[in-house]
Amino acid sequence: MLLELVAGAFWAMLPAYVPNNAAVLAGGGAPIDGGRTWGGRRVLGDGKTWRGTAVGTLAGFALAFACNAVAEPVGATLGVTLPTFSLLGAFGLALGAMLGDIGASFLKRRSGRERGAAFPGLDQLDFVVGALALAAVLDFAWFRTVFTLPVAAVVLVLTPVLHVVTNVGAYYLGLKNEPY
Ligand code: CTP
Ligand code: MG
Ligand code: K
Repeated sequence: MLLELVAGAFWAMLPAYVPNNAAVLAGGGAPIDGGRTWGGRRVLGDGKTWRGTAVGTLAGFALAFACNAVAEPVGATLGVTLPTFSLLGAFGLALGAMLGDIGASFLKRRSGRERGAAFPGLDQLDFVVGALALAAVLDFAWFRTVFTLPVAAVVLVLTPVLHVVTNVGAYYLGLKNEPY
């Protein structure tokens, strides 16, 4: 029961977890804000690029269909039922995760934080809020069957923990400049 809840929540969020990490690997190239400033600060900064956003979104979207293909055998192995993704739900989770992260950079720049500065709380949940919101907007019929209240609660607790662990890992592997 608890395994079903936690495994299902983690599984349902995979298309939202992967985009940020894929963007770190793919980042570089032209920044989305084109170098523009607002109030003396960059609108978004050099850390939000077109390439990172596109690759991140595609990676999350593609992963959703890989998950759909193996949901049954993986679920059977664990002895749980894992959710599958609709087309729009998958797209909403992946793009929404990127947009949430971009929105957070916008807020960071407005509050005077330079690129790479930490914003505890926001850093760990920006992409979750973006992913859930866009998935709900694009395919609410699917969204409400997967993200029930208990699942959503587990997601909100589990995600910050996973985010901290993966980012510290990426930092020590030399993939990321800061451990957050
Ligand atoms: N990245 C990207 N495009 C995105 C998100 C991330 O290219 N939409 C890449 C960038 O190379 C970025 C790295 O992934 O530097 C790490 O992402 P993140 O920590 O979100 O960016 P920061 O550089 O820390 O910048 P910010 O302060 O704006 O979050
Ligand atoms: Mg960062
Ligand atoms: K971030």
